[in-house]
Amino acid sequence: MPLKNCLKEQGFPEEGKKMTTKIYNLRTFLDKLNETGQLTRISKPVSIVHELANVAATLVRQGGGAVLFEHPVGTKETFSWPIFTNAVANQTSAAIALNCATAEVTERMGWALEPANGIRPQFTDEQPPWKQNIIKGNDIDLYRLPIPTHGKLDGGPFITGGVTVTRDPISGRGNLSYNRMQVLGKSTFGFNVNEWRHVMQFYKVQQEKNEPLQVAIIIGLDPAISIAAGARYDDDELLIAGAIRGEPVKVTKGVTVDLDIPVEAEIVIEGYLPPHKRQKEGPLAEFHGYYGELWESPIFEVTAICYRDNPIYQTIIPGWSEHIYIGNVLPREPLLLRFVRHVSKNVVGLHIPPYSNGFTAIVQINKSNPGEPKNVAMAAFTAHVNIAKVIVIDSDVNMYDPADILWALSNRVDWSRDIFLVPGAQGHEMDPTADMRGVQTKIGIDATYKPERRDYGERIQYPEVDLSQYLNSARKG
Ligand SMILES: Cc1cc2nc3c(=O)[nH]c(=O)nc-3n(C[C@H](O)[C@H](O)[C@H](O)COP(=O)(O)O)c2cc1C
Ligand SMILES: [Mn+2]
Repeated sequence: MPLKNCLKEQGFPEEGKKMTTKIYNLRTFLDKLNETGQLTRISKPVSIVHELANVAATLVRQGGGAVLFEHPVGTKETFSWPIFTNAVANQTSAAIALNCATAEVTERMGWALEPANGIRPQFTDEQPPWKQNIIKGNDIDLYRLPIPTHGKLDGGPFITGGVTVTRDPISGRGNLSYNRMQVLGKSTFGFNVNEWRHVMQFYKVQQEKNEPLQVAIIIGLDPAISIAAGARYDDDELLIAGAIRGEPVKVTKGVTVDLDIPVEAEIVIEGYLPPHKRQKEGPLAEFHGYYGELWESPIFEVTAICYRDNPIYQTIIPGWSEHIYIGNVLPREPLLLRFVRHVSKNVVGLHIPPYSNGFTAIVQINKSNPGEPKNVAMAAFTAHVNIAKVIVIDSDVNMYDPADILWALSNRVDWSRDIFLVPGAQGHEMDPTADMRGVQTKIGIDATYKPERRDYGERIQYPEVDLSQYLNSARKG
């Protein structure tokens, strides 16, 4: 499936107007998933300790995705809120979230991430649904929230699908990010934030003044906001969400914090990171597919829990497909595409498959020269430090289908001639194949057809048909 030309030229985001359901919050997204047959509902009671994550992960493994657990089970005290997960866990749901075709996701993200296309959030005084219920002071009890314990070796319940809203204390601009949060007490979370994140930068400015950093966690979101929060961006990531929807995200003030918080959220948890305080949190299933270590992280003291009537809690299964889609696939594909297109106009597609945890890129090309695939692979390495394996395929191979990729590797690669190694290159320090500083060997694989070696002609293709036109529907009785 070749990518089309830049969607901007095709009139994005006007495309959105054709939709029957316009997505602007979690509920309209659920409607849209339902409408397109992409939502699984589970009414059976499911434990929030491991079982829920196991069911959600199995659904993804078997080609499914978005799932609403209608009766999650915690303890007697836990709020009985439904739990939604796998919002953006496969190419189909990513396309629905972004309002484009599956083959257009990379171009669409590229368009939305372009600073010139950003749309600034709009402040409103209107009452957000999430102010319908407010818990403050001694009534705060985080153990009542239906926060799942996901992985077998996770240190306990973690908020993984909440988006952190902060403000740059110097410029005053807003910021979105993901920070896993482990429940450490009735009103305290461990708050994970790596050294090089914007939130860490803001926290350090506040620490210098011996002042706290205010934060709000928003849960139950329009996927445009969830996707935006995973991107590295120099301005407020809400501009990206605005670009995706073609209109400003509405924001309003917090109950106990001076932050601009989206009006459309199911749940908002407000509080602050006190300066100079750290506590151990972890481990948690990490993006690279293993469990991480314990971290000495800042703590998050909660000052208010706010939620709309009958809210829907949302989670992201850590170390699984949605985590990778939001953190590694969607924000990086446009960057890689720009680099590979710079060296070859014959590139027709690019994908960072979620099952390779963001370390592998697949580039699709209609090559005009036998050396071109290797140049393209080199360009993909240089685009992002995490990319350590690049597979270049022809356009008759489906880049979204792992079996088809393996077919190309098995049938189109001579392993002494068609690969090249780059030893001692810089990768991500958490790449399981790299040393502690991220030094590793990168590999480029030309898995394109070489007609000059042997002529096989055309590959067997049985075009896909719409099976619903052929299958007998189940008869009653
Ligand atoms: C599901 C998910 C969980 C994440 N968890 C963390 C985390 O716990 N700590 C962290 O520093 N980064 C985490 N990240 C990565 C950052 O949140 C992400 O890179 C974000 O863009 C950083 O925003 P910033 O550049 O505004 O700081 C996570 C990303 C995703 C998608
Ligand atoms: Mn940021």
